[in-house]
Amino acid sequence: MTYIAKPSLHHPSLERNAAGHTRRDYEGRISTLCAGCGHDSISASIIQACFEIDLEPHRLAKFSGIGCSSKTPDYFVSPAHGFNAVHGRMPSVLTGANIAARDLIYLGVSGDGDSASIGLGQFCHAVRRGVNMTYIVENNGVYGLTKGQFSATSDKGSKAKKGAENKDAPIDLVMLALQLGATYVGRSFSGDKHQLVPLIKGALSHKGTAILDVLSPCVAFNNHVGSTKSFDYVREHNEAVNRMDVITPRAPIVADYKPGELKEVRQHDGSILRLRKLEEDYDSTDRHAALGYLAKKAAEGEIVTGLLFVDPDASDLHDALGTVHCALNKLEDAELVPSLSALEKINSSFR
Ligand SMILES: Cc1ncc(C[n+]2csc(CCOP(=O)(O)OP(=O)(O)O)c2C)c(N)n1
Ligand code: SF4
Ligand SMILES: [Mg+2]
Repeated sequence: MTYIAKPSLHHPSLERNAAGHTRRDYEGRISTLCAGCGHDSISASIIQACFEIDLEPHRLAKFSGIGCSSKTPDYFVSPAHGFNAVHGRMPSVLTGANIAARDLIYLGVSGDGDSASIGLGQFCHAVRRGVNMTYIVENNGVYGLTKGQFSATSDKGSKAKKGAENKDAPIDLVMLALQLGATYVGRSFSGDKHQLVPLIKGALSHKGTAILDVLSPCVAFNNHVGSTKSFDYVREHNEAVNRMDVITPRAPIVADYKPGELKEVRQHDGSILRLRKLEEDYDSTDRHAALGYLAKKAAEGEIVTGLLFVDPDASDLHDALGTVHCALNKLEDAELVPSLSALEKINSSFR
């Protein structure tokens, strides 16, 4: 992986969060992506979100596949654990790590090619299993790293840089995630930090599968007239269903919205998602309504953004499998070797 190291000197008066860290502690190496690439803005939002939720950097485990997007975990939270997997195989590597060490916070970063083409099966199975993770798709509608071929999320009729038209129907990863049972689903735009930072904070605090589809224009190959993933197109067609704040368990709660405009959703870890409705009839806790709303708005040419669905009482893969409540490397011999009576009990259950 190509990278440029950053100087590690910090100004002593930089603001610190409750964990004693400055924003700089959540940064990574200097990005080698094209200047103006949407993916760098998403990295900046991840850094801001981690700082604001007082995350201990060593508690984060970041995973990715292959692509410009998948290079980005090198550009944030350097002290975190990290694994750069094979193209499209990030979800299964993350799942394995999550099963072995459940006490970390899991963040997968992928691209539309990595997740919707070669890795589509992996994406689907990780979501339907309810792996406890935040999965961010940095969606630019092209294979940026390999010079701009259409990806499976490119809209039908969208134009490539040299004018070729995409003839295939797109895969909408948000609708797919809703159908497959994801318990926190959002869409945003790399250029909208006000919307994206709270969405990432809520996702990192969510127990269960959190999918964020973030439209992230590729300035080198997909930012021209005729593209439906360009900065101009997304700005013109973006429709936010809500605005949200995340109140972490330690932060004081302040009410600054008028009654009737605000819905509070308490998550497992005590964090509160404060959803301010912009659309009168939008309910972020109704999965089926979300699917219908997305389909209707897609037909009208609108790109719906915001927190589209959340199940605050979600369970995860560990609940389904009944795994032990700590990381496997914390288990002592006595817990790993069953006693004779435990073996006898297991054997007798098969008789
Ligand atoms: C098995 C395999 N097949 C193909 C490739 C070539 N390849 C590298 S990145 C990439 C697509 C990346 O697209 P995306 O995930 O959308 O990331 P972006 O660069 O757009 O951020 C492809 C096809 C590869 N590295 N490995
Ligand atoms: S090729 Fe596109 S996706 Fe890759 S770094 Fe450049 S702008 Fe970003
Ligand atoms: Mg891409």
